[in-house]
Amino acid sequence: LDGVPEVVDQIPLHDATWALPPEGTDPRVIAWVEKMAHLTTPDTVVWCDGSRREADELIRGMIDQGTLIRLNADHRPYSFLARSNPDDVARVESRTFICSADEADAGPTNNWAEPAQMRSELEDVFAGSMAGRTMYVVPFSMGPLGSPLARVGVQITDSPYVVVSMGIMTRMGHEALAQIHPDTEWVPAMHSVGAPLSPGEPDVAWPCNATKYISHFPETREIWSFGSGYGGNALLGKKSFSLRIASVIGRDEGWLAEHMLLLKVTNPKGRVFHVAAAFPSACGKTNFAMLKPTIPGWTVETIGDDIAWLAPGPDGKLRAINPEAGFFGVAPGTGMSTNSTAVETIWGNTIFTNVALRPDGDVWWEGLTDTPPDGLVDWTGRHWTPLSGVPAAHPNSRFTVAASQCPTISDDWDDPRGVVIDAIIFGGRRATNVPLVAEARGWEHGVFIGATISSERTAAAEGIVGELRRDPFAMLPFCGYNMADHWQHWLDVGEGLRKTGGVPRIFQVNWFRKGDDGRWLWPGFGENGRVLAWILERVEGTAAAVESPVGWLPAPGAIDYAAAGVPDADWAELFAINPAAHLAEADDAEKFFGTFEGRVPAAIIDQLDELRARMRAAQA
Ligand code: GTP
Ligand code: SPV
Ligand code: MN
Repeated sequence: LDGVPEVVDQIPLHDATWALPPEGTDPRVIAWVEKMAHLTTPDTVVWCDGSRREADELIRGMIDQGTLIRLNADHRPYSFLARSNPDDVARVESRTFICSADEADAGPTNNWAEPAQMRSELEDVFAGSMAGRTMYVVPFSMGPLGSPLARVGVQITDSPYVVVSMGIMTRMGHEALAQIHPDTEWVPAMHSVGAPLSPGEPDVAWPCNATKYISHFPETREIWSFGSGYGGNALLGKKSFSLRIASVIGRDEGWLAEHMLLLKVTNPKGRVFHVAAAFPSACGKTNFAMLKPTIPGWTVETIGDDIAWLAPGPDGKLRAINPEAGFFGVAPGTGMSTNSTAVETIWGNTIFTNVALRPDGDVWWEGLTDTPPDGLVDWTGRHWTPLSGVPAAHPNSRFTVAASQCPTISDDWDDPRGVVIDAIIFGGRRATNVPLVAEARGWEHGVFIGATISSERTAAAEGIVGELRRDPFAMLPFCGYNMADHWQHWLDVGEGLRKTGGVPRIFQVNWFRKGDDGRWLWPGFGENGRVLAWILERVEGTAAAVESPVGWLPAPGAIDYAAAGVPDADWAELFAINPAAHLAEADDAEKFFGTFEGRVPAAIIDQLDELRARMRAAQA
């Protein structure tokens, strides 16, 4: 796979008009596609143009194949249900690899694989892997076409589900391909479901392979994904490119690729703010990005729900874009009382994966309505009743929909210059210890908070749901290089912004604290707007705060929690600090830092020492 690509003259092409690369295509792209076709031996090669007609043809083909079920257009126009293979429902972190030349550059939080060894394994599994299938060439731009902050890639895939999903999630097609000139850096992203067909062999609805590889080569900026058709494993513009590869490009070039939502807030006086927030997978980014605040006078608009690229701008401020063009959102828990904006976004033109099917041809999932409708078919295709004892929709079932369909999409969501960031928020899913909200004491303390996020596991990846794990910057599965170097990079970016007067304030939030009886102490969702308002009043300099060992907390009276229906006792518990528990967490953080073999920045170790000193003083 290294070296000069040999030109292949014998690709069997069924439809030459589709198979020819568009005029003006960069010869490096053509050479790579030919090489990959030679390796994987597809029946046909198709260069995708990103048109509606093309998507419609693919969708019709998938309906014939049983991959997609057309939903009742009276309820959900031009929308479809996909049921995946039951073993292909989430990201596979154990099979996700960072293949840096030096193992230490991947760091202890990534699975490292030796690049030459990985290349030879990949060559084996990809050899002939597209036999009997069509190879699609999918050019895409992450970020507005032509934006100085945007980057281009080309994904090859043998999955029409992936092509159509990439068409929703990215700026995909001819215009993206036209961005690639002889000197453009572009990311080749190779994908196969790994299910070749022998002549005459019937296909299945969701082809995949029990053996999976989600491999990244940070130095050569390449992605190789094999065996899965599921979102984060297969839509390679998303986590593989926009986080794992982009984080490395950002490290090298002085910017940040983060697992963050982006939103715009207008306060009652009409002042506009922009906020970036990092929460781990399935911990509330989509919901927060689409927030309808219950607090009067405040408006929230949506810019992005999963990924942000942040770069110091020509004005010395931190500017951010959402590199994506769609939402791949968690379905369960999405309902009119929690996230009505999402419900309104997915009125039509939406692909649902692994949700339940109603007898009237519409979809359903836990939390869409309080009670399930009769006659549901669950995500595995079986008849379901509340007595079935399992959820009707898979806990990681998702909707895929264009961002432009979101009724609260902000007018500056695709501004090629990005938006100026006023505040950065880190959050996690913590039943104990972490307060509802705290303001960091400064940039270094904020970076420390990001570095020490821990969160209870969710269904977004394989593993035991509920288990507490460290998830620094909500980037544990997504940082393409040594996590400790990522913290240093954040310190460096902050240092640069300090010089130009563009350092945003940093906050920590936790919507998920529970009482001893196991119920949520905070109602969350729309009420989170009260917390957001306090955060932006801090930025503006108008909200009062009191010092605490974990940072600045809202002063009494600064947040009207009674209006959110929260009793005084619960409010107190949301901010209760147990120094012994924090000291135990500090010991755990020290252990975690110890796994980085001396690469943790001194400023971060200092923050840990200072936290301990403050907790000991609080204990005394
Ligand atoms: P990824 O797409 O996996 O990165 O997830 P995400 O961070 O966008 O999470 P999302 O907003 O989809 O929320 C995941 C789950 O958390 C859903 O079931 C939500 O209903 C639930 N959730 C979101 N916000 C809140 C909140 O404020 N309180 C509570 N209790 N649950 C919430
Ligand atoms: C996440 O797991 O953080 C997601 C879904 O946003 S996936 O695209 O699978 O990564
Ligand atoms: Mn995510």
